[in-house]
Amino acid sequence: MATVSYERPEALLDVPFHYCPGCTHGITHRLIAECLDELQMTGQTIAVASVGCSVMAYDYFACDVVQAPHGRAPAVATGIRRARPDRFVFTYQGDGDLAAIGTAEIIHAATRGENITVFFINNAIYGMTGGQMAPTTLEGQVTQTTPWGRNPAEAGNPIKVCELLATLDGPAFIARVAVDHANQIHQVKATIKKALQCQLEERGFALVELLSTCPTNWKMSATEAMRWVHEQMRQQYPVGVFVDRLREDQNSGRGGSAGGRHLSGPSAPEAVGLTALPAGYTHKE
Ligand SMILES: Cc1ncc(C[n+]2csc(CCOP(=O)(O)OP(=O)(O)O)c2C)c(N)n1
Ligand code: SF4
Ligand SMILES: [Mg+2]
Repeated sequence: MATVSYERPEALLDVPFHYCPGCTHGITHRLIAECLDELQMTGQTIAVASVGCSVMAYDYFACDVVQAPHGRAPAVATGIRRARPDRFVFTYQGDGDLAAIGTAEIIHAATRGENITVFFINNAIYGMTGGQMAPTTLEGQVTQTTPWGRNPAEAGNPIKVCELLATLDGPAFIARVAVDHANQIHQVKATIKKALQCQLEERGFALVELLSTCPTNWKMSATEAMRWVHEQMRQQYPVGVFVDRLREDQNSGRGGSAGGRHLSGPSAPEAVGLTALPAGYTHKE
């Protein structure tokens, strides 16, 4: 008798993704869906899609999905979560969406310790609109609007969202991972799961930044794009856990029912610190 070892998670609909070959949006969708299933959250979850290539996330997740205007996903998610405290809410936002037009929304949702989960897809570019510079575009990176490479003197410095939000008191969990190799998948999934568990336990705001690919606008092959995330993006955006109030509370013996905004965790940047996630690896073709 055949054994099923790999199948579509229930939280994903049975339709093909429209994403380009080598784009990590599809991998990330699948990992989120697997976590929703494993945590038995699928039937009670409402997602908030943003603009960008993932705008059609509503076609892929088997839960209710609201599409928010550019940058407003955290505000929309706040409204849904407060109106329906019996539901789980996550946003799925690109770097153009979250770190440009949505800067105010993400900072205020984080500082309120809003009980939502945010998946922040940092591919260092505006993918959907043809490859313009994003706030997270790397120094020196060539885009449609920085044809000679991003020059901080003219275009400002890249915004490090995790580091920025980690200075606030509100967030309960903030981490950055890289979707740049098959052997990172378990770590990426574990981090996504922890961010969802945070909401399950009513602990408050959680954000996972995922260093992601856009081979089409980077004008690279899928393999080159993965290598570029590994060799270039990780240099400017180190992976790690920036805030983990769940672990702090476990260590201090505190219980877990309060929202992040109610916890009296450390707020100084040096106190939240950067803990490297385990396991480096050798990048192989
Ligand atoms: C108010 C508003 N301004 C501009 C746009 C055009 N727009 C659509 S997607 C996008 C950029 C999306 O980039 P990102 O969020 O990084 O997502 P990606 O496609 O890279 O995944 C922009 C500027 C819009 N839809 N609404
Ligand atoms: S344009 Fe970039 S981000 Fe959009 S689907 Fe294609 S590879 Fe992915
Ligand atoms: Mg982008």
